[in-house]
Amino acid sequence: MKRIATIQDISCFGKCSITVSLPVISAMGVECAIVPTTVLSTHTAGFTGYTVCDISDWLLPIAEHWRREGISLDTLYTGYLANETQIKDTVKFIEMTKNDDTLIFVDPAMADNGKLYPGFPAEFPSKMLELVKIADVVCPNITEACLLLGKEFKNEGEYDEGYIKELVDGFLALGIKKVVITGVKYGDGRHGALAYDAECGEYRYLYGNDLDCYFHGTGDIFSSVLCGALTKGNDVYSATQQAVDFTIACIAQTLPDRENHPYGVKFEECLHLLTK
Ligand code: PXL
Repeated sequence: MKRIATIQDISCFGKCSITVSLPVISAMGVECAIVPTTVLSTHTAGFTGYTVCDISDWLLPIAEHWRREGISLDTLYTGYLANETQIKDTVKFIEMTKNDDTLIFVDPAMADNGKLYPGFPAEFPSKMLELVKIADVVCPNITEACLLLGKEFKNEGEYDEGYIKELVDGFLALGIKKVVITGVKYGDGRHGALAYDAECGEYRYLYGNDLDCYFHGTGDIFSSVLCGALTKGNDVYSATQQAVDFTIACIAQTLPDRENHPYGVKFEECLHLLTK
């Protein structure tokens, strides 16, 4: 059985980060160890007055203990991190717990729709870049890619294929071998991602139907499936298609009930799609 350790926050309510990654990765038949960095009463999108408890003092003691126990990880998967110190400690955590074969999977979850998530200072992407640089795989959305690479953000309808390829190339120039840019739409009824694997040297779009709506936490669902599928040995193109298909299935499941479910998607009712 393959084993992933995921380093990100616990948002107690709201269905994102660890409360999504753990069930999704488990449903895929991959063991998922968790390393919580912050506990928040809710996620930060659409809620106000949430409580935040930084528990990242535990990070390095956990890494030391795991190292003493000889715990080996096929994949280290990072997601939302709340501040610069957490990023630095996550880099150290990875250095302390990885072995020669461990896949370093970084989802630089920090922004969407042209904007950083609430609470992040403008210089946060430059801090996240230090973690991105040690990744084998990155899966930013277009906003995150622009902020990390210092490129101009363009909305749907304003960009073309050349622009999205340039974003991929920016990460390749940093030495990252597998790059997936998420949330790509060209207004033709499809919604998906552009994937590139340096070993294969091919840019490939993987698409599903564009349901033309926004739900929070779908980025974490996407990256969890992508990470699980890569850890199971799928190539990046097949893993990206699985992530696109599952994310769209979760959105389709939620749309008819979106008034009651505005804060996240009903992924629970779709998990059976992953257990096949
Ligand atoms: O889905 C990314 C995410 C994770 N964790 C927290 C968040 C967000 C996005 O806003 O607020 C706490």
